[in-house]
Amino acid sequence: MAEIDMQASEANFDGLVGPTHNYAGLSFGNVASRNNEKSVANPKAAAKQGVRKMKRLADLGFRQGMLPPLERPSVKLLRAVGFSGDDASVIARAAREAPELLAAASSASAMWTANAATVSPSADTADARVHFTPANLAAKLHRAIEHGETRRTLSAIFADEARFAIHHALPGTPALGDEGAANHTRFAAEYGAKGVEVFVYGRSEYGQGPQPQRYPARQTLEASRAVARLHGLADDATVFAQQTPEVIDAGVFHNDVIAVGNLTTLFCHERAFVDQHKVYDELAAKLRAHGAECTPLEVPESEVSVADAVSSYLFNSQLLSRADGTQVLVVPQECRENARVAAYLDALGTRATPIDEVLVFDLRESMKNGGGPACLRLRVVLNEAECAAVNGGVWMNDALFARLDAWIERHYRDRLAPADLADPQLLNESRAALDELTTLLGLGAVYDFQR
Ligand code: SUG
Repeated sequence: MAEIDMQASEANFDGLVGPTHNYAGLSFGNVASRNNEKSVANPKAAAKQGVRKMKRLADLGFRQGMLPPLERPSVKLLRAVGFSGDDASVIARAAREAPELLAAASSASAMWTANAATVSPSADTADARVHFTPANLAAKLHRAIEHGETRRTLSAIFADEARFAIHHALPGTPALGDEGAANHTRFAAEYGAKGVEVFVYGRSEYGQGPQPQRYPARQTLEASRAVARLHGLADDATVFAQQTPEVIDAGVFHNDVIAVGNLTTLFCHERAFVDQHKVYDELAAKLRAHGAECTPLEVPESEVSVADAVSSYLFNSQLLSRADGTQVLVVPQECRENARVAAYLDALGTRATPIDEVLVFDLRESMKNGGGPACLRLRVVLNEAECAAVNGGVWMNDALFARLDAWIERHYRDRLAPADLADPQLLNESRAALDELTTLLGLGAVYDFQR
């Protein structure tokens, strides 16, 4: 049994960009979202950039899945805030009377699946199932409406209740603000071995401690602890670390904008955490108890400033292990366009670091909303039996890529301006696309409009 479990690997489930991808400036505290507010988006290019990333990583031998978009605009949200009539009237009235609510209802933000849920592998949990807690994303209206639908999608893909536990999101209130895997990193000697899970929070609701002054801290310590409890994680296998309030105020709205980890490597900026060395020491001690040595690779402010990290998304990278044990860092092309970050990456090859190769991707459309390579993926460590229990239609391969590419070509607009959200036709287009997608993925009826 234990031997089979050691055969685990990490799968990445990227969010497929939905047909309503646009720039509405909805995320105060996320610098890119604000800077690109009301610019014209290209949903077709966005979806293709995302699908190309999935395909290339699958081609390189990484286990790659995808999660479908949610139904947007959410007529359900618009009805909940008092707009009534048929769907077209609801949208027309919202466009006239509350365009900001229509924008929230129309966001394709579910593409950033690092915020879909927190996931604990079966090797870490008390009941030896893989645990998922969809994030309540309570900090932002456009994201707070994701978790119910996300849970339904996860339940359709990870349907086997003997192997997968899909919890409900925590109550959506400031005390329990939860942003999912963007603030969670798991370390282990091997994917199938017992690991240590690091939960990063921005503030504590009931405890004392520093708080950011300018931008909101989206995740609370209380939420992080609740997720660890739900997942049945042992105290000797969890670390709770606070994000430096000053970096939140500099635009680091999730921990994955300033740190990334994989197996025994932690790659982060020197200003990522409060009491940073205490965090390293606790992680190292807990990992050592499970037979693993942790290697922090810390980037000093003198080489890459926090501002450079926020504009380039250096740390919003994916750190992936190849079968031979070498590690690949997947970065957005903005990293090549920042001279200091580019110099840092070039120097990696000449230094003894755990990063062996850097892969660069064009994810411009998502990046303009503050979503880099790491935001776009949800990591799920699965052993062979669990992997076999996943609904197979969502694994990326040549056939799925070809079908998705043609599907995007058929259904997506190449231009979406803020005023276009008022177009009731967008809802029909979106539903037609998603209806076909569920067939293409073999998912059954996951959307409200299909039920
Ligand atoms: O929640 N942007 C997202 C980006 C999420 C990035 N995810 C991670 N770091 N894991 C957010 O701020 C902007 C939407 C708009 O402004 O139209 C937005 O929601």
